[in-house]
Amino acid sequence: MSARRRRPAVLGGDALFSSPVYVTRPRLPDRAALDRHIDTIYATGRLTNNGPLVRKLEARLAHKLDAGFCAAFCNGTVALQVALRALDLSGEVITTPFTFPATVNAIEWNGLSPVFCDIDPDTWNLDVTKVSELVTERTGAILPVHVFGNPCDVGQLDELSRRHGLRVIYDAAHAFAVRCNGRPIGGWGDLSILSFHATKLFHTCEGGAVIAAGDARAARVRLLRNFGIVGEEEVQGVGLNGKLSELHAAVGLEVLDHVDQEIAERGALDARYREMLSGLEGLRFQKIADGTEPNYAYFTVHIDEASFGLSRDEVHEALRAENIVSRKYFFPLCSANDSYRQLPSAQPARLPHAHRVANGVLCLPLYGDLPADDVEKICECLRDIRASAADIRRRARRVT
Ligand code: T4K
Repeated sequence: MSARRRRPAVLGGDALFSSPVYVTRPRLPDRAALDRHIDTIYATGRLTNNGPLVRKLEARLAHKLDAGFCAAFCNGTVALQVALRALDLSGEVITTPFTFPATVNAIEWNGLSPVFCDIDPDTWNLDVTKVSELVTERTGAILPVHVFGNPCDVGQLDELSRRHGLRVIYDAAHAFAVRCNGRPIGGWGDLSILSFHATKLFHTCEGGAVIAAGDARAARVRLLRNFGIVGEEEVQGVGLNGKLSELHAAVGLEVLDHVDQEIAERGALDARYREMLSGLEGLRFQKIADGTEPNYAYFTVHIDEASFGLSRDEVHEALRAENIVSRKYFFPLCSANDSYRQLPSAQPARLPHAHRVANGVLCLPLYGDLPADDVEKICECLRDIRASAADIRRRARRVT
């Protein structure tokens, strides 16, 4: 070990941080500015049901995201359930196992059948060649995820869906304000959904949205979001309650004012991570699609056990001992869920890249308020952990 190397906490050294450094922290709205929006709520007594703040937020988001329409929802999961319902699908929906459970569960909740497709080993998004092999007469749609905000191969997916007459619904939960080849990410597919959860770079505490390039489906999405109510004496179809409240919209309006700053701050930290971690053997980055204007929603690395000297789980534990709370997004794969694991498409042999990525992935802390010094310490710490890999292994063997 070099003289400069510190002793990792997992080997008995002092923890690097005295309090936890989380994978993310929400940008809190400025109190005085939030109060001004809340004054509107007090003045009108309007708390929910498509009130003025929700409508204002939707208009501002549609403009910001260059979308044909934006329908705000109570969360991203319900937005996805409604997006699938709005397209009157039947049969199978091809999707990725490397995602948050909400993606696949929304398919099942709509009475549709998920079919898992392997991912690209570098971009971690759906492998479009493999998607085309899974298309049958039962296929109704494709549900790709722009995982960690990295755009899918939208051009190829567009071509494939046109060729087979399939619908495409993008889970863009992580991809707020991402652009790809000069176009907004919501410009592809039939519909896209966003999550505005507190852990997202743009948030409304809880919330989400359905967006699309045009507004052809806006009325249907809004109808399904509000029980199917057309008017006081008419209800159409099987809607649900997916509405965002005025209080949540107030938070969103304030957070939106600072979202560009949040993205810029994250961008600087992302660059620092890349600079300091590049060349560290056994650690690699997600390959970002060419032509991407990123949002830096997450900073994820992949740990290769053979060349790093430790497994992802061992690195995760070693970081935890330092008070660095990294996360294993998205492990386990959705295909390992009890409800899906019996599906032919869920068999591990058919998803080799997804398994390899999920077994090695680690999300490191990234948010606008994170001090650059802390990023540097985290990177140094990862180097120290790697340099002490053999000792960490030996100690773990002694303990077990
Ligand atoms: N599709 C995809 C691809 C998704 O990733 C998600 C959600 C969805 C769809 C569904 O969207 P929503 O229905 O959620 O809108 C979090 C989020 O709850 C979830 O929204 C997100 N993806 C997923 C990737 O992450 P957890 O259970 O890992 O979050 P949690 O509570 O452990 O928070 C992580 C860290 O963030 C904490 O350690 C500290 C910090 N934090 C969290 C919260 C909630 C705060 O500082 N303040 C907070 O209020 O799921």
